[in-house]
Amino acid sequence: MKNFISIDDISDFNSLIDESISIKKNPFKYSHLGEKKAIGLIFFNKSLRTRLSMQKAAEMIGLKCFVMNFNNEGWNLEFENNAIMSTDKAEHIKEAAMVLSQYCDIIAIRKFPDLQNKDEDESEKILNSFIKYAEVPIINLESSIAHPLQALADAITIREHKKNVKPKIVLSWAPHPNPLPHAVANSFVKMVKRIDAEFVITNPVGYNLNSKITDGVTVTHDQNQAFKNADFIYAKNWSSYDKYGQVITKDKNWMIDNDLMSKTNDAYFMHCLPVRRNFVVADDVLDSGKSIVIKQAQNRIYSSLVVLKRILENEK
Ligand code: AN0
Ligand code: CP
Repeated sequence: MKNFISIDDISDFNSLIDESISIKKNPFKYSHLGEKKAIGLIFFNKSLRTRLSMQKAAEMIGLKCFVMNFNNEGWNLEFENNAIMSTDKAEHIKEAAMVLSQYCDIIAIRKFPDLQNKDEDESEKILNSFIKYAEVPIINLESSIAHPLQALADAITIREHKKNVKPKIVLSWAPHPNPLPHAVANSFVKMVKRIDAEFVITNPVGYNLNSKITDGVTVTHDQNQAFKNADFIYAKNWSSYDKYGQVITKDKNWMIDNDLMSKTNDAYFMHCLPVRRNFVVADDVLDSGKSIVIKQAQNRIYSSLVVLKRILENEK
């Protein structure tokens, strides 16, 4: 593996899950791989899980880890070619990416979409500029359109909990006060397409995800119907994709509560976190024995570890 930008960068998805579960049993087994090397984590947005699970995985594989909150601590970056840099932008991405490559053997980046302009967000300007100018492998820590480390952790968690060969997995939109990105949902969809599952997405009218990503997946606006016989409920809010970045409903009926969960086949509840209690999901569900959100967060260590292992092995 050279870069890890999307679930599409994994050619052997199911064997990667096997590998993650095996690494979890002996996480320091590959600590020689990162010896005398460093990873730089560059954040343009907030994080708890991504930041600390990647730091933990880096330590397990023997990598030195630098973390930088670029918005507060870095120079304002210019991205345009041939720019006359007379404004507030002090450094061009070209130098920034090449300089970081002198200090780091892997660079990992988090940059959320601004949710103002679909084309601009989908151009993934910051991530693609790093891919273009950096001289080392790049890892996506959540970009405008993808959060593959989360989806990989979710796949590990589903594998560990599934009771039948082909579980029914439901991705359910849930309300949120603010407009949120589509990245977690997009990567979850791409991931479920790669495993053996019956898959249904349920969301209100006006909230269909990018049809290029959901192509071939059943999408229904009837949440109650979707939940019937489900083995896993994965809750996530996203803003409208058609009316790009807008919040067009906060309908409380879509919040995941015990009444909705009772329609399922005693399903597990999943969420990537952070989650707003009693807006996205009711306390009763999140605090129940069927909630596996903390397992998902734990598996973020192992999805990061397996990706670092694949990249470092490729570099040798
Ligand atoms: C972000 C999102 O929805 O993409 C990060 C999730 C991992 N969530 C929030 O901003 C609340
Ligand atoms: N799930 C997730 O990526 O969490 P953070 O935003 O806290 O990193």
